[in-house]
Amino acid sequence: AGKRLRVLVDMDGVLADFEGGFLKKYRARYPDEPFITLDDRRGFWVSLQYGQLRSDLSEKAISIWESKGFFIDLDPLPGGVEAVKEMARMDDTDVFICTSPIKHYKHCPYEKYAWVEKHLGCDFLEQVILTRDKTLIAGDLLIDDKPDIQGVEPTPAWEHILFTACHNKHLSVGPSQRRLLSWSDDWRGILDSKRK
Ligand code: BVP
Repeated sequence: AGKRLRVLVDMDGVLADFEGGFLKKYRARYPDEPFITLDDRRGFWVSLQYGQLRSDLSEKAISIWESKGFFIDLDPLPGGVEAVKEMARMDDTDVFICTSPIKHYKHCPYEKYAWVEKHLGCDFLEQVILTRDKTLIAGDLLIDDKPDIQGVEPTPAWEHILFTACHNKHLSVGPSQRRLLSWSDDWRGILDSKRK
């Protein structure tokens, strides 16, 4: 009998389809502007790649996720909600949703809580951690689609599992970095590998 396993699960790009939701609303709002297909996405920052396409498109992209309704309308990514619910039911396992809100705070933090309530239930609101610095949060695992997770703590407690997304699938990561290809991949095996 060991201690409990603590799993931190990111929201955008892991549980909620940020990229798909962005592209759909961007194309609806700016039908005559160029866009980047999900297949052509490279790099974590959508705004950066749109700015490289044409400099004024960066602020157009930002206007999409700063709009009311953007975060609450995101569709769940396949299998994510089910996986997190199953994790939460496992013995000796604590699951937290660890997500960074945007600094335009009018809608995003509220809608992130509303999304969790809608898709995971109000009991799950207890598990939400909003932070701009995930290195401060202690856990055994952090499942996140952002390749470089940095902050003020140089040696975070967690092992980062890179969740595959359109923007990171071509990245060659170091031999020490483990990936979760999707929620159909062996997330249970990754959790078991950390149990003592
Ligand atoms: O809430 C998301 C959207 C925002 O950053 C947050 C990432 O949170 P985590 O997934 O790390 O928890 N975001 C912002 C920009 C540009 C801002 Br300027 C972006 O291009 N992509 C992006 O996800």
